[in-house]
Parts: sequence; C-alpha cells; structure tokens
Amino acid sequence: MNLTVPDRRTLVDIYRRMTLIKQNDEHFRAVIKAGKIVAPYYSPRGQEAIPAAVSVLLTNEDYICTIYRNIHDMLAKGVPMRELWAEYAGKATGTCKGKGGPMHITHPASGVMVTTGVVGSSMPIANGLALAAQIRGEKRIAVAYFGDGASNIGAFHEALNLAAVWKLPVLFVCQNNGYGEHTRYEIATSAARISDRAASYRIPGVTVDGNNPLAVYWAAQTAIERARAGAGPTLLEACTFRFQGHVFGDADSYMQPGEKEAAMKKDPVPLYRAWLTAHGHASDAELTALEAGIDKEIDAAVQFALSSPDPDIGELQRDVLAVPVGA
Ligand SMILES: Cc1ncc(C[n+]2csc(CCOP(=O)(O)OP(=O)(O)O)c2C)c(N)n1
Ligand SMILES: [Mg+2]
Repeated sequence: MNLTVPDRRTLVDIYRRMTLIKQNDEHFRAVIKAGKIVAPYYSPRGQEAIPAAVSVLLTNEDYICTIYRNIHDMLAKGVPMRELWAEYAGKATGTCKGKGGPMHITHPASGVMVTTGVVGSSMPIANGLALAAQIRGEKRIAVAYFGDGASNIGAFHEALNLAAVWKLPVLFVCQNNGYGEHTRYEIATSAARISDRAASYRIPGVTVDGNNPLAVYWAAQTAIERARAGAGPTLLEACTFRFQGHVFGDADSYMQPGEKEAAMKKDPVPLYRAWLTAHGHASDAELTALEAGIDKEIDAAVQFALSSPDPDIGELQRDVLAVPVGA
C-alpha cells in the first residue's frame, strides 16, 4: 500500500465532499422535520469520510451502485445538489424526473447507476456493470456500496465469488456502521470482520478506520489500481458509526447507553478539519469560506426543489420500459 499523503488539492477536496454530505444531511433532516418534504430518509451522518475518500479516486466514467442510505455516496460522486433534492421531493426536475424518489435515484452522468432498497442487491448489479466494462475493454471500474447487514445476504457471497472468478473491476465497499436496522453487528454476524470473508473467494480483504479519510483513501487507491489493471476485485470494510437512527424518526432506543455519544467523539468531519489545519494543509478561514459557500448552494437547491413542478401525468409510462433496439 502506498502511504504517501495526497497533495493539498486532493486533501481539501476530500474535506469539501465530507462537508457537502454533513451540511446537506443537516438540511435534509430540518426540511423533513418541518414537513416540507415527505420522504423516508436514511441519514449517513458519521459515514462521510468513506465515499469522500473513495470518490476523489474515481472519475465520472466510473460507476457506483448504492442503497437507501445514499446521499453521502451521491454527493461525493458528484450528483448535482439541485437535482438530488428535487428527486427526494418527487419533482419533475429531479434526477429521475421525480419518478424514482429517494430509494431509486440514478444519475448516469456522474456514474450513479442504481440505488436500491433491496439489501445486498447493489453488488450483483455492480458486477454486471463491471463485466460490461471488461468486455468493452474500458478502464472504468464499478464501486458497490453496502452495509454490514448486507454482507449476510446471499447476493453478497454470489457477487464476490463471480467477481473473483471473472476478475471483474469492482470495489466492494462495506460501510460497517455497527448496526443493520436495529440489530447490533455481533448479534447477526458470525465473522469478526467482514473483510475476513474475502479469503473464501481468494480476493484481498481489508479493514480500515472508516472515520479516517486517509486510511480509506490509501486502501481504496490500492484496490482501484488493482481493478483497473485487470487483477480483479477487493473487499474493503470501512468501520464507522451512524449518528442518527436507521431511518428518520427512529429514536435509537435499542442502542447501549453511551454508545452513540462515544462514537460521536470520533466525528470524522471536525477531526479531519482539525488535522488539515494543524498540518498546514488548509487555513481555518479557507475552510470556513468553503462551508459558507456550500450552505448557500444548499439553500438554493432546497428552493429549487420546493418550487419545482410535480411530474406531469403523461410521464407515468415514459422511461419505464426499455425500447428494444430497432423498434
Ligand atoms: C432483502 C432485504 N431484506 C431485508 C430488508 C429490510 N432492511 C432494510 S434496511 C436493513 C438493514 C441493513 O443494514 P446494513 O446492511 O448494515 O445497512 P445500513 O442500513 O446500516 O446502512 C434491512 C434488514 C430489505 N430492505 N431487503
Ligand atoms: Mg449497518
């Protein structure tokens, strides 16, 4: 693993992506609480460092497949905020013209190929995209994001096996936040580490501190280089914690006393900010200006989404079925 600290631009770009996620999440929760948008919302607060550090290593050509907990993966990959907000609000200006909603967002221009509510299903789909890239001789890779709970689903094992056999250019990124819905990791998962499961498919399995963007960056860099070189997939487990309930409105009553408070002391966003300034990679003033600029953009995105029209009824059957070639 190459442990060179990335250049200043990349370091600040990782922070920009983490801040985008944190601040959008705070606005999403406020807007939903105020009843301005009615949508199921799965907060990624606490998990910012993972997609931020992976995404700076990707291009628009690279694919991601993600799950219902998704705004962090989307924003880090470059989905425009306005269209993302509009899709959450079910508006005609959304990424999927308001027909996908929070659980079915796609935005191929930034490489977001599927969002799914079916636990475990991002992985076989990533395999299909990677297989297409491999057949066409393209250099792009596919990243499948999923949770710790998803690693107990059959599709996880099927996908790892086939990706290994066919040496598919896939990066499997498990965002291990310690819980699958209301079930604590240890109660439902036999493996000490999710990455241990890679051994049965003879692919590299790595566990990193998912609150440390550099640790995620270094591990992802090695895995992505390997995938682009045609050497096949990697299973990357990034350990973190979710600071909010499973879904908006869940009071976390099933957690152990003090557990969340302890995890929040390792909040990746302020910790990384402090590291950047302490090591002279960015000044406090520069980061404050960056945060203020993002807040302004979010306000504009919220306004855009709330004032956008609902989808026209004529859209109901459009884009639903693929038109066969030549029809
Ligand atoms: C196939 C399937 N089984 C069960 C569910 C219900 N369900 C929704 S989220 C979830 C927990 C998944 O946990 P994890 O994979 O750790 O992801 P996290 O929500 O923690 O990000 C479950 C069981 C589902 N959506 N799909
Ligand atoms: Mg989980």
